[in-house]
Amino acid sequence: MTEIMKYEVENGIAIVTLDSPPVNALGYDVRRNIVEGVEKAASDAAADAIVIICAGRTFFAGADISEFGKPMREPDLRAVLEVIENAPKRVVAAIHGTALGGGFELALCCHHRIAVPSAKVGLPEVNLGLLPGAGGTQRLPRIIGVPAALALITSGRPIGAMEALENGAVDALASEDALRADAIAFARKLTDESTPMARVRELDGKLAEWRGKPEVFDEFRKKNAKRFRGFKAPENIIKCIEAAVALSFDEGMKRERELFVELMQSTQSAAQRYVFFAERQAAKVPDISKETPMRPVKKVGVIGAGTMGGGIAMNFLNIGLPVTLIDQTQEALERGIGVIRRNYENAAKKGRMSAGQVEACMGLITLATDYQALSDADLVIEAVFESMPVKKDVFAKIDAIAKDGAILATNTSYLDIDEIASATKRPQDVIGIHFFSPANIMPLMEVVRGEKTSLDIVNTAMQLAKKIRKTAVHARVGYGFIANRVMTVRGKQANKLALQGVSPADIDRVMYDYGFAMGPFRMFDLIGLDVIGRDSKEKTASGELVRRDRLGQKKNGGYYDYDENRNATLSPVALDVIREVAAEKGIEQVPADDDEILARLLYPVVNEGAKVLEEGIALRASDIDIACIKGYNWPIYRGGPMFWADTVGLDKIVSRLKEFEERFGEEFKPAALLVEMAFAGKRISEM
Ligand code: T1G
Repeated sequence: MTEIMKYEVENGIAIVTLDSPPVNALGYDVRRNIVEGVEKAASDAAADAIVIICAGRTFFAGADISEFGKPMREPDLRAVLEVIENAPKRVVAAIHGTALGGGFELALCCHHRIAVPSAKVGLPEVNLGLLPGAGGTQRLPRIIGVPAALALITSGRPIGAMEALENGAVDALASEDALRADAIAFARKLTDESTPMARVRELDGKLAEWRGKPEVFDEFRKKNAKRFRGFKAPENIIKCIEAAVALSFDEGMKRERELFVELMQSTQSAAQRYVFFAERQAAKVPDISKETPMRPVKKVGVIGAGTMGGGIAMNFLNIGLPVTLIDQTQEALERGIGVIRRNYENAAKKGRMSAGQVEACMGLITLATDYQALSDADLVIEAVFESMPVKKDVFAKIDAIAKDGAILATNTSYLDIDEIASATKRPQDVIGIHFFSPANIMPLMEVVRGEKTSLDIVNTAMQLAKKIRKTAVHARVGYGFIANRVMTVRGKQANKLALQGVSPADIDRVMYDYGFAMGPFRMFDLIGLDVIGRDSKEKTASGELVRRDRLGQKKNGGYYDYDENRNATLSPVALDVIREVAAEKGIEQVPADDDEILARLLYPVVNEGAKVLEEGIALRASDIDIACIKGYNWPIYRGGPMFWADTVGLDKIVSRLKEFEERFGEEFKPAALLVEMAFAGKRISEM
């Protein structure tokens, strides 16, 4: 018995209970105690069998990620699993919560597995740029077969206990509130009936059927090429499962080890492990604690039934909150609700929700043109036209109608929250809740705190993000807040490079090869050149293309021409327009190779991130990374602009920015913080 392990014997069954909050991660102490408990039970004559169970919220949720990158202290996980698998008495894993990664691998080394119906099991290592490094790639296919194992391990998706029972990953279900008792009874029954102690490593049937059929792997690679593009871990996982089919168990384990170590040492995995913790860090706001009050949000009002307003409304409908949708005309409301219904019906077509759920969500919407309908809303979010006078007018109206204590939120992308708040008598109740288009899909939600915003409102918004399954990033007021501010720089530099004669197709290719789903010019065409160019005062290529009625993908093409399958080819018209605008502006034509294109686009993004930090708009550098990953799909295996900057080397970035400053002007001047961190040899992502 230690502070994290309890040893008991009941009805001739040894129960080894581990208790290491918050998630019983398989850190050194937990590993050491598991071995101690199992070895004690193995030699205990009073124990016929062994149950391994966890206290707290979950069975082991995996290896302790915070230990990665440090010397692994013995016993390492594989040694622990060997003790379990080679135990002289049968070992039963009693699973609740989320048995993930090494936790599920430990369960697979037990001779039997019992789980409560609400439990989930899975091998999510791929989300950390890794693969199951304790035999998961060798044992799981032996139970569920090759195709299912390929899909499950490369997706990192957890499966519920029922699905696990069906595919054999779990042997029995316990009743939800009697896992311990049911596990003991299960172990007793197996022992009394002398049920064979199945060691998963000895199973072969599910592998044998795929021997001599290598096509199953290549077909899987081809089918998932788009999804896996740029990532190293999925390919290594596939190789492990190929080894499971082709080699003996021990040789397969050796191959798994090689491929695991290769990933563990990769920058990609370091980036994805960083993102795992960064995402959790983003939820923490220094002056908000568990004691900070919150305001109840039971009824929501959304002003503006356009694309953003409709998407925003869906987030609350999805969690069963009634939404009053406001717009100026009934026709605008009908159009808006039509878009919402279409989105839900598309989700239903893809099997993501039932027809009943669609109707349930739609049934929660109230349409109104009169703001009076907002008088009982706990939260009002405006998503009207991005203009300060319009926003201030809307807030003055809300202020006159909304009940005391209501949260008055703006979805503005760029504008000053404090100025908007000044249009009300209650600036302490005003906050920015900034969604990213499409608002019902993009996971980022910037919570923008104004000078006067009260703490309970900030806390309510941060907690609300979790409820609507968004990733909240706290921001202070500043043009474009965090994600838009730093990523707009990339778009601006792309335009400048194009005017200097670099092909938009080359610029897009470099960004695509870096890992973005598409480059800036394809993005401009997708958003619509009439939209992105709307506020620009000066003459731009986008503006000229709009004047030629080339609005992008939606109408006549833009920088690219599109065929009926949306295949894009760079438009000669666009090239002519770019040349004309460049000539008119007297812009010198300057070639740039791929390396320079990458530096010209992304080093200024890093520089802008450093300024966002200097100005105190972001709480920490990793919040900037999370904002870019969750708001702009920055490739996760790069870690985001700030983490990536550290992998490039700040000194290299600073010297290139200085070179660009010489050649192209002041806008490339390195931020003081960047220079300081480079000089000190520190990592900016740790700021
Ligand atoms: N290691 C260390 N800390 C962890 C952890 C882990 N595996 N999982 C969670 N935490 C911390 C987390 O940082 C947070 O800390 C707190 O626990 C609550 O987490 C050899 C190599 C289990 C579904 O990838 O998916 O096994 O912020 O806020 O939303 O093959 O945590 O409170 O200080 O996320 O209820 C594989 C990762 C590891 C699972 C719970 N396992 N964890 O979600 O709480 S690699 C994983 C999760 C591996 C082997 C390989 C989730 C959760 P703090 P939380 P949650």
